[in-house]
Amino acid sequence: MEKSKTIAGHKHILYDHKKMDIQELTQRSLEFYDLMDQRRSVRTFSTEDIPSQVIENIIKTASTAPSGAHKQPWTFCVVSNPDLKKKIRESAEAEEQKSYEKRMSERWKEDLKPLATDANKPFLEEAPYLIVICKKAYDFDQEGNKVNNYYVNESVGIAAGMLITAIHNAGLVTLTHTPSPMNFLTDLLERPKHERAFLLLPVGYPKDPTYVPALKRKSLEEIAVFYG
Ligand code: IYR
Repeated sequence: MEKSKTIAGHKHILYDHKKMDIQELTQRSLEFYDLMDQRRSVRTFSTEDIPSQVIENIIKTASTAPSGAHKQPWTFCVVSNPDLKKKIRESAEAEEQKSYEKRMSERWKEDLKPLATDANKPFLEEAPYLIVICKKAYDFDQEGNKVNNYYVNESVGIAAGMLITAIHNAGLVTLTHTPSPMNFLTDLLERPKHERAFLLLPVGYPKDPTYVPALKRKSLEEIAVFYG
């Protein structure tokens, strides 16, 4: 078998796939489900530091996500500087204050009651790391020419999901925080104007003890339809 070949003028390499037997396939799928079913969004963080190597590994994992035309339209901004975290917290809380007071409907606030959220966001200072995922509406090549990106929301959304999975797999916790609007993040992080903040994830250990809402996930029957 050739290790590589040219298809339509571009190099393709042999895909390295190790087929497992049915038992191993089934067991691995179940074990991974059990692991991921333990994941919860956590809002109270320990200030204990975590190795920067772990942060680098989880970001590299997220960046293995598929993306439209393989454009990888994302930037992961990693914030551990206490002054910058403080500024992010102050701006996020100012926006959240306005949201809770004016922007969010009564029904929305009613829907959020089981989560016990409010405009205070101490986790933005307490968590040792904040990862702000930015999406790139477009990009520039080496020569500075504008390059198109495709399916940017889908691509960055998948990468975000993989980041959350990697964080949980590493034994850490996170929260998908979306203070809205998020323009203040693009400004504080001095991102270029073709980048927009997509999600803010505090990453660390949970505070001891941490309580999470007693939520139930939908059953398979409620979320899937099988056309056998
Ligand atoms: N962004 C606000 C409100 C909020 C909205 C939803 I939808 C949530 O699932 C949780 C919170 C906040 O972070 O408090």
